[in-house]
Amino acid sequence: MTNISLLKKLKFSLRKTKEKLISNIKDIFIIKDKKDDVLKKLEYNLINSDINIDVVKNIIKGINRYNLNKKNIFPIVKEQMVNLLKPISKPIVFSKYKPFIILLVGINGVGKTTTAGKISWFYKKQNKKILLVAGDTFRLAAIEQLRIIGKNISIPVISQNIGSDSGSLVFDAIKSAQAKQIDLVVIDTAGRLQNKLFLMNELQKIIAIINKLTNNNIFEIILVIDANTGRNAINQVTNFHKYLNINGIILTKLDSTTKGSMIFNISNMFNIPLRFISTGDCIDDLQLFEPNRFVNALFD
Ligand SMILES: Nc1nc2c(ncn2[C@@H]2O[C@H](COP(=O)(O)OP(=O)(O)OP(=O)(O)O)[C@@H](O)[C@H]2O)c(=O)[nH]1
Ligand SMILES: [Mg+2]
Repeated sequence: MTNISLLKKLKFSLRKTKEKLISNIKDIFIIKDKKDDVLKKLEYNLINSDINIDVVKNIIKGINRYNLNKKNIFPIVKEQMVNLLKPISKPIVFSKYKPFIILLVGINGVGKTTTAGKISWFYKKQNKKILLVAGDTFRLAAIEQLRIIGKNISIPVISQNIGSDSGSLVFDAIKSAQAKQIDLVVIDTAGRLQNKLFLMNELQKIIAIINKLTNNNIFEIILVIDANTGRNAINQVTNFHKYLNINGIILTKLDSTTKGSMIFNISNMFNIPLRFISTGDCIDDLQLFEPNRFVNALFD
């Protein structure tokens, strides 16, 4: 997809978030008041748009350095926002070790299984040889769901019977991938609450198995978060990170929320890369997170 069509898609996806943000701050851009009043208004309205106070204070501090006028205020606000998001804009770098592994974790219903399909499709278009693993062995429907996704995009899916041990499934899958010179193994897992220790232990066991089979080579543990989550997202990141040491985040369902601005809060609180954002329910609706594109989509 071209950059223009990615921007177009993202704009459409972010329309609800944008409506809220713009309706809150649009008066700001018609400067009549004194600078201090403009900044106060902007601060108040950004906080009303689901952006945390300390993030907003950062934005205001950045803007305060400039002499504001009707022409420059808009680009300056955008620039501050892009700067805030830059630290978490780091795409996944595959290690030389084959297969590279992506493990998807997160609470129930956030979009792990569909995202497993979208990621696989994303890399298949880059000619990578991929294997999907149905690590959610709790529900038959979950296994079936991934099988169907795999079939639609012609990517093999490794699964076992319902109720079987996800650790041994992952072991078999990686062994098989190593034998077949697979480039990328994408592992789906069952949804779980971040405060249920025994469920976190199960993921830790899977991670230990991966480490052992790959000689502790770097791989990717991604927390999938639903953009509708709001404040609880911070809680999810904190806890999953505590137990699993996640190295990436994917934000889903940006198309169905007014709360897309929460991205600024995540960026501000954690130095964890936002690997991808999901912009809809089709297999193609996954894009690399690009701060400029994101902020442009919010404002243009
Ligand atoms: N609109 C929209 N829907 C999405 C997006 N991502 C996922 N969904 C939908 O969200 C629902 C849940 O997605 P799943 O991928 O099954 O979620 P999950 O995390 O695997 O769920 P569990 O396995 O039950 O924990 C499905 O109906 C998806 O189609 C997105 O970016 N936009
Ligand atoms: Mg699932």
